[in-house]
Amino acid sequence: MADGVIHSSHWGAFRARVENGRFVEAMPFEADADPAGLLENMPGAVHAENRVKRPAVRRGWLEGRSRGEAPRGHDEFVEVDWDTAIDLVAREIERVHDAYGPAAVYGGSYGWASAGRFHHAQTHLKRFLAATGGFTDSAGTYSHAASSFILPHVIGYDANVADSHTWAEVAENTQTWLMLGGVPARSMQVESGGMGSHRGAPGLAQVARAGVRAISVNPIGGETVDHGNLEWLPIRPGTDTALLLGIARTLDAEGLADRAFLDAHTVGYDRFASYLRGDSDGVEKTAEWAECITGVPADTIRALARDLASTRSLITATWSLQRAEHGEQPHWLTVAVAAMLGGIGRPGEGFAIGFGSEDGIGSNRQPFPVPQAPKLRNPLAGTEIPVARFVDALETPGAEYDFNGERRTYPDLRLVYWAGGNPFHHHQDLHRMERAWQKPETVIVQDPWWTPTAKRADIVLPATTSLERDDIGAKSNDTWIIAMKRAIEPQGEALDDQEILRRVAARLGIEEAFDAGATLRSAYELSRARAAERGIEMPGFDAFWERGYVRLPAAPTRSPMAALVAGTPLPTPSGRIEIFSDTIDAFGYDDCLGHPAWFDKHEDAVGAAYPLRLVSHQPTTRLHSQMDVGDYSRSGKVAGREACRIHPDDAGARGIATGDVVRLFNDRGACLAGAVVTSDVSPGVIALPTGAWLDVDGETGLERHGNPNVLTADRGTSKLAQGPTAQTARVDVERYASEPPRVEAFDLPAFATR
Ligand SMILES: Nc1nc2c(c(=O)[nH]1)N[C@H]1C(S)=C(S)[C@@H](COP(=O)(O)OP(=O)(O)OC[C@H]3O[C@@H](n4cnc5c(=O)[nH]c(N)nc54)[C@H](O)[C@@H]3O)O[C@H]1N2
Ligand SMILES: Nc1nc2c(c(=O)[nH]1)N[C@H]1C(S)=C(S)[C@@H](COP(=O)(O)OP(=O)(O)OC[C@H]3O[C@@H](n4cnc5c(=O)[nH]c(N)nc54)[C@H](O)[C@@H]3O)O[C@H]1N2
Ligand SMILES: [Mo]
Repeated sequence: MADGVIHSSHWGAFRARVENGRFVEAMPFEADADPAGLLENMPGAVHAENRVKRPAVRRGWLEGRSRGEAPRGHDEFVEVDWDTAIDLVAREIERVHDAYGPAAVYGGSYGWASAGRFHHAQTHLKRFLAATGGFTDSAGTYSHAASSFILPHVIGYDANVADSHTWAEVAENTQTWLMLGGVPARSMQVESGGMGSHRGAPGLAQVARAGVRAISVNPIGGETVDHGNLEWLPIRPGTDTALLLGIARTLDAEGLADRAFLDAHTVGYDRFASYLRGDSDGVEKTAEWAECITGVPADTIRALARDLASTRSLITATWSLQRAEHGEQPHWLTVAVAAMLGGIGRPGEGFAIGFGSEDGIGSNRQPFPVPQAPKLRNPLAGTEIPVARFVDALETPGAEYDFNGERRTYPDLRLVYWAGGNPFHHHQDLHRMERAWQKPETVIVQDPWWTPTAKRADIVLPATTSLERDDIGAKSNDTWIIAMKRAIEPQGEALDDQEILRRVAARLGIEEAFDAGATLRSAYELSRARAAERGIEMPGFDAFWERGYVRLPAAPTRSPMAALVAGTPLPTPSGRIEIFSDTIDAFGYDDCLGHPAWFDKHEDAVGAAYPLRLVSHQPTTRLHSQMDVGDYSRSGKVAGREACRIHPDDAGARGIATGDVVRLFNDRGACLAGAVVTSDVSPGVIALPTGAWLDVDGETGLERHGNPNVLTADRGTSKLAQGPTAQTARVDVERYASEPPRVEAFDLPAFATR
């Protein structure tokens, strides 16, 4: 067995080599079939200069609770001891509760934090805030909000988190695999909660060996590993809906739709077919029509429709497709077109949602809950704001808005509390957010690092990284549970999130309600008891801890679609797949109809002013913004900034060469990036991954490090899901002729002495 303390991360299990109290190397876990390069970020980041070492309070807030003069992000910090910090937090929560009530506290606190399931920052924060009497929470995710709200109307469950096809089922059964968004090697390095061994790359190789024909529809080539049977079909970002409509109209017009399946298992096909013919809007959704929107040749679309109909076919769709305006449509249509093809319910046929977006896709979920931190019900449940509408809420308290058939009202938020997320990475239109962020009276952030969000907080509380505490790494679709053993001492004065909140709870006299005796051991034993009920044996906690992991049997497939074709109705109003949904129709929305449809995009209204389509996909060298300061992340930068990929034609027309510093811009903002000229991206497309730490020049507003979210639009997908639309935006780019400014993203904030 390798030496080093066993541990885990969202990008895989590893062993931590420690020398003289320092974590010096994350060595891949010996059982991992495909370890991720992201491990290389860890030692440098964990010991980085920009760790938060002591609790710190923004000076203007501390001295007079000023807002205007030295706004958040441009003020000095005063370091304080833990007692003082805990006291300030407790008193401020009390004050806001007394003055405005619990709904004035925003604890949506979206973010991935660390893989450890017990020390899950967000869970502890939400349990703490629930114990105070409640808080305003968030609904949905940045990952797949649009899909998670539309699919329950269509199929009765959220296929993003439920079982789909396994790799083996695809390898054994599928003949034609249409991959919308591909199956990027990068995405499958990561799974929330981690994994004992990566399954994505071996799974894809197994499918390739079986000779399955795979067509990756993607504005960018080379994202999916080509094992010999891969075709790249370039498409304009945000237009998969039109492609699927063109395929659907072809199937319908050529009599290739499976009427028997549609009659038996779906409702509303005829109304959808009428839309395809153009009966209501005068526009027939022909392959030629789709070509104009997607850039995919009409003949290719028609040939694809015929191939899908004449072979055992599978359509998969990544989450990227739905992180866009009207993002509900492409996933709804993926289901609808798969229904027309008739293979739904058979292994390796039909559809799979989110396939290729994380490593665990293609593996079944365990039939029992893996260890996790205990939760407490929020007394204000039912008042959540859609996660990506946070800035709307700050800007327009009291305003009404539509959300999935409800009319809700934005609360008047006065205190924002974040633990385990980085909103100045994950949100869109960050300049707009920066303005709205000045409105609350207090912002509290728990994070191990001086992130852009921490620098814009009033009270910053240093959290440990997972390496500094014992935890358990687990994910329901994995067959491993990993003991995450403490490898090093807490850095600086950092405390575990649970301990920080326990201290605040103690100050507020609610310690018992918050903590409820939760320990690592109790979380594990609870999971073990639930596993036993399902006949799955796990060792006791001590044996697990000593060995360092548990291996579980692979979970059996539980496919609601297989059940449907075998006679078990879906939990939809009709019991069938809803190609037309009376429920959605009755909402009366102009941006999400009773059937899937194409909508023109607001973003395209700028036309020629911003000719390029930005794709801000996930980064290869890190998880979101996490450990951007680490070696691996930095190794991918160009000219010290995030690398942006551009086609030779677009680069040539602008005099841009690989290695140049370029400026991407639109009406919302501008950022600098390092150019990589490559024909991997389609002409007219520019790719800049998300996650470079935000670094805005206070005077000019120029972002210096390559954060695409100064360019993206903060606009909901539709009234239905109100999901984020981060994936694409209209921009232009130019060579940056001036002397490039220094990147200050990893600098410490200014400190004042008290
Ligand atoms: N333009 C664009 N924007 C996007 C996306 C995109 O594709 N394009 N993707 C979106 C998606 S899908 C997502 S999921 C979001 C991700 O957004 P986030 O989840 O907010 O991003 P992370 O960088 O993972 O932020 C996690 C934060 O938790 C901190 N942290 C880690 N461990 C701990 C801990 O133990 N305790 C505490 N207190 N903090 C900890 C990290 O330092 C980091 O600051 O971004 C979204 N934004
Ligand atoms: N290494 C790494 N892996 C990750 C993450 C990370 O930060 N780093 N983040 C994880 C998280 S939180 C999530 S939610 C998932 C996200 O998973 P996804 O949303 O699937 O990931 P993306 O990288 O945004 O995009 C996937 C692919 O879709 C393509 N694409 C973009 N726009 C379009 C479009 O309009 N149409 C089509 N057909 N293709 C398009 C992109 O070029 C890219 O190749 O990834 C997870 N995996
Ligand atoms: Mo995500």
